[in-house]
Amino acid sequence: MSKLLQFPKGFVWGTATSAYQIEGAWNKDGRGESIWDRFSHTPGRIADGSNGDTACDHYHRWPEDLAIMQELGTNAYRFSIAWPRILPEGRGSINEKGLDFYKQLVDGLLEKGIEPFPTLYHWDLPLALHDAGGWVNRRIVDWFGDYAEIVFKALGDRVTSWSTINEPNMCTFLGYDLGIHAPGVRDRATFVRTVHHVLLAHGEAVRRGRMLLPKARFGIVPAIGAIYPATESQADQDAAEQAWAFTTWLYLDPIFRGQYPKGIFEAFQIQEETVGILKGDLERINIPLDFLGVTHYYSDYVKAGIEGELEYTDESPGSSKNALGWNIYPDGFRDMLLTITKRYGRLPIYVMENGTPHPDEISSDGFVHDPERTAYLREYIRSMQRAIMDGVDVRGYFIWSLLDNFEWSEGYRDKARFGLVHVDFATQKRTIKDSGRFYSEIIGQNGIMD
Ligand code: IFM
Repeated sequence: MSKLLQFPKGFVWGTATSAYQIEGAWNKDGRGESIWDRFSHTPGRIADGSNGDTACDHYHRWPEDLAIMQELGTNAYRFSIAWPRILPEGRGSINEKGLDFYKQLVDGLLEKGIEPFPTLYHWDLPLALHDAGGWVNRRIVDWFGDYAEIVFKALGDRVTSWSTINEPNMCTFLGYDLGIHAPGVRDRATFVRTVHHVLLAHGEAVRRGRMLLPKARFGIVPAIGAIYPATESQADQDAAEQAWAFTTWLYLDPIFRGQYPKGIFEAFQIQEETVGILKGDLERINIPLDFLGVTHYYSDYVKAGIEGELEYTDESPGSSKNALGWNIYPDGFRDMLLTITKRYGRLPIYVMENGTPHPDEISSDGFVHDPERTAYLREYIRSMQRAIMDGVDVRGYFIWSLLDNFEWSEGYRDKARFGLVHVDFATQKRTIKDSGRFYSEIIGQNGIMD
């Protein structure tokens, strides 16, 4: 007989978005340009040639979007603040209209009993700062700290839970090593430098936040997938451990242990001196946090190549893949949460993103039937519940995403629709999908049927 798998009392159930992916209004009310404006306006960078100029027009339609959150029954909302809306040049004069937008949004959320979980940086670096060196220039640590302080002062009376940086591992790796995200740089040494500066900027924002808002809670949000060796061989096990180090320990060891993983720079074949680590940096990065946010989508198998190099296999630990070709393996979610807890201790964790893309359409009956997403969510949420039963301190869960939106280098391709709510990008009409209704049931019973 099936039974309800219950979540802890007070569990946070939310949805997530980010500024560039939904707001639009890219040049309204004094907003400055970001690296994503330049990148998406450059021909050949985005698969469907689109950009975030209008996106979901959330900048104008936020009251409707808040009403949808309320209809879904969510009690939290994760969004990001666009740095170039607040500081069009990245530093210097403040654009009050930008701050007003987020003040209204936060007030609207609170009126509806939905807790705001803002992220300070979800990849939209002000272009002027990029032109001054951006994440490669160590001065960004202060630029980011100053920006954070402005936001803390404006919203700190109504916001308790702050995330500094979304997926520091993705924005550095995809933007500076692979070059498929803004700003499109491909250079290993530059990439590692940006990692160090992103981590320092995170530490600086938390330091300033603690001074200004002693009652607030601070965290960071890396993307973490489970990684397994393709076989039991020692070489494959070593390859899997190296993949964990490259994708995850590189970021979390400095934060939670105050040191980079041993041998990581040699493994990257770069001289440690080029990273620019100064005395005291690791203490700044190692500032205590109140929670760890994680985003989780898929898991991978890794093996040692012929020369011992790390290779991701085509085979997946799960039995299927989603529309973007990502492995679906719900058990990996629990394994990842347990692995993190084992390595860094039992710390409060928020799952800040989880979800799956699918080419959803409006059916002839006017509804959006997305059984694939519902099945994915059912299995992943069950897996998270098992992790909690196994002792992981998960406090909340946010689905990526509230709305179908601009999926970075994929643009608005149908196969990259992640929303619980379908968006017709021509008319901006929103339609709650079946998976959205399914999520409401889970929230309503604070649990999921086994
Ligand atoms: O859309 C992104 C989001 O911006 C960061 N995490 C992964 C999502 C899906 O790719």
